[in-house]
Amino acid sequence: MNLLVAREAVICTHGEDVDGIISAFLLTCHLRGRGYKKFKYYFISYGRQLDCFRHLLNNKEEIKGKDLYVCDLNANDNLVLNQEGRILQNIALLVNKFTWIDHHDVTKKNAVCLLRHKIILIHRQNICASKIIYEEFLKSFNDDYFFWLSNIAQAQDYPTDDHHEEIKKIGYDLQKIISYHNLTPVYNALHERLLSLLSEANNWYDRGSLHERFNGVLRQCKLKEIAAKTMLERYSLFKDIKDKKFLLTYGHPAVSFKTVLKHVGLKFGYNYDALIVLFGSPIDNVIVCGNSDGGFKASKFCNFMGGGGREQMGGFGIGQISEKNYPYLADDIAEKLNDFL
Ligand SMILES: [Mn+2]
Repeated sequence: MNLLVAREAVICTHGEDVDGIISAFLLTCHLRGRGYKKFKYYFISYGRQLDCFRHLLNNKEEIKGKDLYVCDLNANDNLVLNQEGRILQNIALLVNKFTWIDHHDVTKKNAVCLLRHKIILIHRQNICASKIIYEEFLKSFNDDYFFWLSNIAQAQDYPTDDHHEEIKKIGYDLQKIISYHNLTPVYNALHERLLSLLSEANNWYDRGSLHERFNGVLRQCKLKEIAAKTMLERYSLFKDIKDKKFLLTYGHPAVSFKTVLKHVGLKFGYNYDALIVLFGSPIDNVIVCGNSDGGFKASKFCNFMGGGGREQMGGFGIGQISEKNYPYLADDIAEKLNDFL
């Protein structure tokens, strides 16, 4: 390829968490250094992966001849094996280069299919997407900031006791901002702003905490979190289906799944085979998390519902979710569980 021609990259990343945002930022830094001038971003929730790739296929000019990168999203069975026009295969035929960077098990499982479509797969186990990008592309620069960012993402996806408290705290705070941004109708624009803020540490970080420019947002996050917890207590409901026990609840879109898991555990315990959280608009995503004993295969059920995920955790979409239609949707899901089991 002629290096004098401005190269364009389309980056699809996980828009809901720290690893998704940081990996998109680190990848952008790497590609800028390689002469890429234009970037287009898609920040995607697990439940909307299929929708996003459908959109790309229906808007061919957005990807034609460009280099497409996917970060921190799993290549689940619905995407890879779907028969409605073989989405990934058709996208691969349109783009100049298609690279998939991910750490989820299911992506590894579908590696052969990706390679068959000439998709370049960069996959590692137990290393988050940001860390993979750092190690593959940025390590030789010896840049403390890039390294630090990749550690923040790693501490969120694979927390261990070795991670410093400060690294964990900054990740949690960043997660709050991301979850808050998830709420707005200008979802993409705010996530892009977050990427540009990451370009310099002192834009967003100040001695162990988020920069004071985020104080207002953090205060509002706190208020939304209190409201969200009240809703969790109001809507949580155990359902026995066949020989399994499920806890279904409504997730306020301003809080992360981790917050829901923790709070519901505190109030109702962990005596269930799977926790199912219906996140309201504009997230509109159902997250299913199976218990560690593995009695209920969460990702298989998510596949059954048209979504995806890794072994014990996954997501799927079921249209718009609100406090109002939650009880009906919860009943629908219970019926689907009955069919699935
Ligand atoms: Mn990740």
